[in-house]
Amino acid sequence: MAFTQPALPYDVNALEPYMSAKTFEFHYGKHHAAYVTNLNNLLKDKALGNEPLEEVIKVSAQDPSLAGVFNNAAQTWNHSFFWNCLKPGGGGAPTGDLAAKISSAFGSFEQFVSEFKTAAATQFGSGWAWLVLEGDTLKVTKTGNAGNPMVQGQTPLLTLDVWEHAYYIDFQNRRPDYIQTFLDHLVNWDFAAERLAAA
Ligand code: MN3
Repeated sequence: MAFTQPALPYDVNALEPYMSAKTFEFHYGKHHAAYVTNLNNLLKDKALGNEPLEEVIKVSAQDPSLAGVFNNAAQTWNHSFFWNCLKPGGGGAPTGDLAAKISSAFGSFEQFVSEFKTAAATQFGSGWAWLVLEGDTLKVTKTGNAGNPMVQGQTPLLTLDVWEHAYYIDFQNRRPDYIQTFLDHLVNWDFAAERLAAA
């Protein structure tokens, strides 16, 4: 069973001017697609290739000889997840249970924003910033390269890709502007709320 790249949940130009069709042409069409292709090549005729993607990530994370599998499996998952963390007309603050849980965990939504921006801005080199559920509480965390909080037993609710390939076309080296644009105009709180409700 080969792994497949899910279709984007919106048109490639749906997030303009905040994230361009050109970015999707490369980020979705080249980078994400390559992780899926590489993963399928690495797992060709391997029993592990018949497992769900989440299981491939957890198994390969424990085995240094499967580092290539882990990198491509986690990057396949992380990007499919990330596209859902964006939406046209997104941004702003969440509502309902998620808003209450954020206030409870961080003190206020503004404090969450501050911690998330710090995590995204200070991830040195390539990686991801996350809002995760750990036990019954929310946390902000960051991972390097292909890292995924599932490996630590946390449930991802939201992520932001901070690899340079995620923002260089639209923002060049200005990662802080990309992070702020994500929070103001792109973040899909509905998706994070669905993830929380399903956890
Ligand atoms: Mn990426």
